[in-house]
Amino acid sequence: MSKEVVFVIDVESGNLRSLQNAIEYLGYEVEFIRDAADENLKTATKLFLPGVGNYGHFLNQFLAKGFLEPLKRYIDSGRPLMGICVGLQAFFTGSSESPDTEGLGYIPLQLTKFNPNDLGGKSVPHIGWNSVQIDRKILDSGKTLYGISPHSKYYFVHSYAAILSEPEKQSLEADGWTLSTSRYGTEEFVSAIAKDNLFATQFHPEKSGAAGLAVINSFLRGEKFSPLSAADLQVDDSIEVTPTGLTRRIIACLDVRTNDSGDLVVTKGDQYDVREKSESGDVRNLGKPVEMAEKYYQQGADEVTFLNITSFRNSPIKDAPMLEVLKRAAETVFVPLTVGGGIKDVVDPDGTKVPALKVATLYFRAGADKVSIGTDAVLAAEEFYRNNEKGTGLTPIETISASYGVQAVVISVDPKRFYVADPSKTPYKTIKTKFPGPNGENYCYYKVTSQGGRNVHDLGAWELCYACEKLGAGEILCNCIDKDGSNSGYDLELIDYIKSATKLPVIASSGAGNPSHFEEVFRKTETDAALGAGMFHRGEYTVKEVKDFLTKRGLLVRTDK
Ligand code: 1PR
Repeated sequence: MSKEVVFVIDVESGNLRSLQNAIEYLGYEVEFIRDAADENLKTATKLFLPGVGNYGHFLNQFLAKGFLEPLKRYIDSGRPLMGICVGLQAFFTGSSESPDTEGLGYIPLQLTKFNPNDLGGKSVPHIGWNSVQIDRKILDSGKTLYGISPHSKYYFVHSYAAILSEPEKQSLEADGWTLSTSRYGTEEFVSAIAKDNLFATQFHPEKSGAAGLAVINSFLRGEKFSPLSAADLQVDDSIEVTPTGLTRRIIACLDVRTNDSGDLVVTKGDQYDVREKSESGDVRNLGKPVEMAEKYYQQGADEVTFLNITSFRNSPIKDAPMLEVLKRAAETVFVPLTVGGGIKDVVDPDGTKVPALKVATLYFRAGADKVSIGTDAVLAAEEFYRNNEKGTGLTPIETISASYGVQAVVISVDPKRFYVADPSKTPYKTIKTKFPGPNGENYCYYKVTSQGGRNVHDLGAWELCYACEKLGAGEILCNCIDKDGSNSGYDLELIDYIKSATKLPVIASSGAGNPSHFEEVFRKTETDAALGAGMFHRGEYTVKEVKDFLTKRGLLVRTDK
């Protein structure tokens, strides 16, 4: 029997492959509509409008391609439409992200940016897994909206939202909109909205594991008010309510490289040295990237990161295996995927110049949600300081975030610790450390490195993060060469140091050796997420064991898959 075809409007905004994969996983066929004159718009019976990244970029593309009238006709005909993320935002009148761009105006509200001073300082963008509150009247009738479970967590990634006051909420409801809202700190915003044949979510159901797939499935089956199950209503009161509303995010990281036999393997170093200490000196081979990503997804990882750790040696455009890894992983892993290594302007061996934006586009098209920039971020920050703290508009951080949004650009920092007796002895931001240096120095700072720790730059890690936020990065992956592979816990002082440089979400990385290290970093620092590598790869602990431990210790994690 042939499969039912579902249509997806593609205005070249971010990762649409994951949505395609999710719909196909649910048993449908996907066709993209890239041209407003496409006849399929007249006959489609189910349509998605997914949007990622910058509001203006998305809407301007949408309008320039002439989609406005055909989309209105589609909606007027009563056929079902589901918007996702910026695809939800598009239905509002506008956004302060792009004041010159008019929205579609279906919902009389403007989107605004989350307040980074809320809670005395919260990370913006809002990245991670949050709860969704469904309209009480619907829940009381034993139903929910399109399979959204009050018990589950959904993946959000955005800086702008339809932040609502109570009167605005009531007015939307009076207009016939069914709403679900979520809370980020003290700000309540629209997380899903439905009216007649229109449905849209601010969260990414295609990135929200099984709970998200259930929402897409309900939409595809036309189950607007689907029955609530007993599991949907299960809420564990013993679990903490985090100030932001977000869960404690656990990330599995796969360092990938080609070994001496030419196979792409997951490896793991000690202080970035990935070769066996034995005579063979081979690259440590801990498994196959796609299989391991799938395993961690099944164990409950909230995100999977792939780092191509030798990318600086060759051209990423020729580096098809990493693209292939992404493509294959995205077929079965329905949580966010980040890829790093070699995100920079490159020149192919035949002399063709390939800008970083194109390299990133290839990864987004393959199924990545974010790209992580290491070496090039250091170069961009150095230029930023040479240029009186201004960007040039040409660096990969700037070009990629302008097209795909700041949330798509992660900075991977590889800092190394240095000691000084007195802060006046260095131009870099220092901290008073609890762990004095070899000569009893009480202060330390971190310099950044590039090319996998090989080059140490005259640039502090604090200064790097400060510059990258200004240039348009959306998240910081904070590694630590001294702690990498040590199993001795995270460098808590480093995390605080980086958090003080930026409002961006920070991912603590390097040093996790057991579940209590995750608890420690969440309790003692303001980190937004914690990443583990070696302890998962060597099978010492599973992601689920870490999450079960955190749950027992009263920390909020996403427990459903
Ligand atoms: O510089 O933009 O091409 O990106 C290269 C990327 O590769 C950077 O993100 C850089 O951090 C990474 N990288 C380069 N060399 C290495 C290496 O290990 N030799 N890996 C490397 C960085 C660090 C973490 C690791 C944590 C957790 N790996 O990703 O997963 O330290 O480990 P643990 O839990 O076992 O302690 P560019």
